[in-house]
Amino acid sequence: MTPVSDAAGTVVATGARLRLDTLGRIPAASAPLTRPDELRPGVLHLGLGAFHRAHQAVYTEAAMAAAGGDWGIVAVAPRSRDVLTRLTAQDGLFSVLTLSAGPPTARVVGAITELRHAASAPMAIVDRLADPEIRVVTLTVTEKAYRLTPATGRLQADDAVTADLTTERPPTTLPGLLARGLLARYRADAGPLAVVSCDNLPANGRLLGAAIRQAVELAGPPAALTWLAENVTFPATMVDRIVPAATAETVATTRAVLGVTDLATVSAEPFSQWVIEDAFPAGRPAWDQVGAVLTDDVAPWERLKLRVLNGVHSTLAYLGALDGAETVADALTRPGMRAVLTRLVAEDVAPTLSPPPGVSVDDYAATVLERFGNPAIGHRTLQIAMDGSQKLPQRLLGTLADLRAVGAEPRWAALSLAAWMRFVRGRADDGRELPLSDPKAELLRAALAAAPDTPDGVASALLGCAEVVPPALADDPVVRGLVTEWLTVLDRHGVTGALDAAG
Ligand code: CS2
Repeated sequence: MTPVSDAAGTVVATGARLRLDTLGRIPAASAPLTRPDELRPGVLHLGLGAFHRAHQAVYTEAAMAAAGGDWGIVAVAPRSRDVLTRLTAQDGLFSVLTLSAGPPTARVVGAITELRHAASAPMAIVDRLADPEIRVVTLTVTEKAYRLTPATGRLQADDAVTADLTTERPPTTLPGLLARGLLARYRADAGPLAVVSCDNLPANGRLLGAAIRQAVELAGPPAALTWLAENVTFPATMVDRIVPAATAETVATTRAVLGVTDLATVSAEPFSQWVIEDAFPAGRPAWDQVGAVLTDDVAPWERLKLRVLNGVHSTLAYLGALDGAETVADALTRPGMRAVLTRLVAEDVAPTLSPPPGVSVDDYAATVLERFGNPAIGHRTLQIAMDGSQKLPQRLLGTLADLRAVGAEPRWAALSLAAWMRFVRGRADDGRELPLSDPKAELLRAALAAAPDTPDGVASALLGCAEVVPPALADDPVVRGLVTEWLTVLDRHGVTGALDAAG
């Protein structure tokens, strides 16, 4: 048997692979609820990352098992072939390894019926989007793939997007692919459809809908816009489950539980939540029967999750990475960290929220900190620190802007922003280099290079990046003053000194 390697490139396993014909070998408790060879497709999913596999795929499989329906998943890998190749060799099967204080459990998911690669065969995806069999499209493509200007949420009509929309060439961008697919569906008169963003963007449905309308306006006839308005919905969603990138250890643990090798396995925490705006013109899986909340108003859930969970996650990631913490759970053990995060939520974030009925922000935050403390998860601070320019507007800058609008002082949110700035500067407190992985890295680096390397210089340079920071914040002397103060503390005393400040 040929040895195979994991995502980190290490040789990790030989022996029987997870496949339809080896399903008989796995323990009954790990068996899938549905089998791909017995399903008809109905959902097209864009983005084959770990999060989709541990979240929507699990709900969709459970919904089919509970209530039937043709909702097998046509899973599309936008760029990398890696997971696609692994899943193809496994008949679309993969497992979710649940990690908590107890022994790990793994369950195989059998909801993926078809696997496709957008980068090498985009027109096949366009055709599938125009197929009446597909009635729901879901997306987990990360914030940057939407190609929105972070500060405004408008589609960036850059060269690649424009070429996708104004020429016949096969599309290369996500907005291009979706808009071309929807235009093909309009021409084929293939019926209504829901397109569901499952990424951590604010008002994700509305934002995606507006971007696609902007794209269709550039690419198609006016009648297509009318068709779009009447036939295609963009339901908002709040998605939540901690799903770190899989490692060689994930593969090894899954193998120990299943008895066969699964190279597409993902690990996740036990917690999972999905709140979905119920706007599906061509039906949907019975997600409501398997734990998802279908509602008219996702906004309070979404804002709570983005500002508390993701806001705290990013804060922990930047402070933790600066202080040499490799994982989120490790960062949380730094003296003073919990106190700072608790004050961040209670004093700065909570006043900007109207939580869903019956939900207490303090209790929610306490649960979030408990989840982040799960030592079995091993979520790397550097993974969360990635793409800050795309994440901070919805996680942090909205909190700052709302507090400033009522004249309040966002003390802890300013610390979080300062920690991001220091991370962008690229050195941890012990002098080690920190990698900046961000689609706006060049812009951010250029801004820093043009300014003096002093707390005030760094604050002004990065607040001045108009693509990331809205002008109302950039020009606010209170914000600039607070951020400069924190940068000074971080400069002189490091993260330890800043955490001391919570008292
Ligand atoms: C994390 C999220 O990577 C990140 O930026 O904050 O992926 C987070 O783990 C999920 O949103 C949890 O639902």
